[in-house]
Amino acid sequence: MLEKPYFLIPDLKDDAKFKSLDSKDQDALLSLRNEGFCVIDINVDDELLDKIIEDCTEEFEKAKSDGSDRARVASAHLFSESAKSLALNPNILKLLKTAYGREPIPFGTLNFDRGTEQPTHSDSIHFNTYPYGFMCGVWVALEDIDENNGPLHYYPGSHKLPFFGLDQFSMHGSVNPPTYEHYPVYEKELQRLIESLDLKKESVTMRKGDCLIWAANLLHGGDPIHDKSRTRYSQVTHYFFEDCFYYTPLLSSPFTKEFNIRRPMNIITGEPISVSDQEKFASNAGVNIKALTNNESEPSGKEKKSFMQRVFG
Ligand SMILES: O=C(O)CCC(=O)C(=O)O
Ligand SMILES: [Fe+2]
Repeated sequence: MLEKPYFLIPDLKDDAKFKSLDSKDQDALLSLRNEGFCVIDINVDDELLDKIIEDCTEEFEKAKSDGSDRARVASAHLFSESAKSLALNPNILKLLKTAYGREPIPFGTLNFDRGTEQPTHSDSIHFNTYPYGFMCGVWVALEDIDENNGPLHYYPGSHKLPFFGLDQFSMHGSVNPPTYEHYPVYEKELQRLIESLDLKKESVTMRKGDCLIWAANLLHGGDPIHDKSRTRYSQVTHYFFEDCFYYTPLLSSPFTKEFNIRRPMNIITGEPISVSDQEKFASNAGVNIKALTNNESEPSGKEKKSFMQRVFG
């Protein structure tokens, strides 16, 4: 099995499998390789997108009952067949399988009613894998998005940078108790790095139904909302790929060999990755599972809530 995503193999253009793809798929893989993201046509009806918004309305309202001006609903696929069907869209799954060379595992959905204004980050800080890079985000616009309602931004090519975990900024993850105390430092350090490397930001205008896929380590976030009266409905589905060791760097310290292991729920099967598979993947990764903190616990509800508000507004 490939130890890196297929779109990153050396001499991709000369590979027989790549040559056999149609030109749209080839373009998508080259864009992922060179820019760290691609935009694909997933051919969904507006009715499905509208139904997702409708299904989430009550949850959005509940989430805002504390006075917040925006809402983020996690795991809408559990109560909305439409959100689930977007996460399992066959065009997305097919492209991901081709791009990564492994079966995709959709494991989480997030629905937003407004721009997140989320500071720039790499999703690898939340969801990392060994072998490295087997994770991606798939972002679908549920309405038209422009520079005024808080579009997504990214730094093209930044997926080629090394992954910056907490160790690289001289911090250990908060293993025990698991907390998010270092995340603000991570955001600040990353911003300084972006400035010192003079990376160029792009913000993306999208039409309802457009779908953007970003590679795990692409630096991205949400732009400021200039028009506060406007919504920005969107759904993000996060995917892992089969046969990896999955962990949360923010709550891990590879330096001290302590990992906060994830057991992602596969939305396709409705089942979590089994413990024995997780052990197998860890052993494939050369990690002795006995030495790990198999810590499925999360920071306390209160802390998690304030963290999520900080991250997603
Ligand atoms: O929608 C956004 O503004 C950013 C979302 C994001 O970064 C994520 O879901 O990983
Ligand atoms: Fe993200």
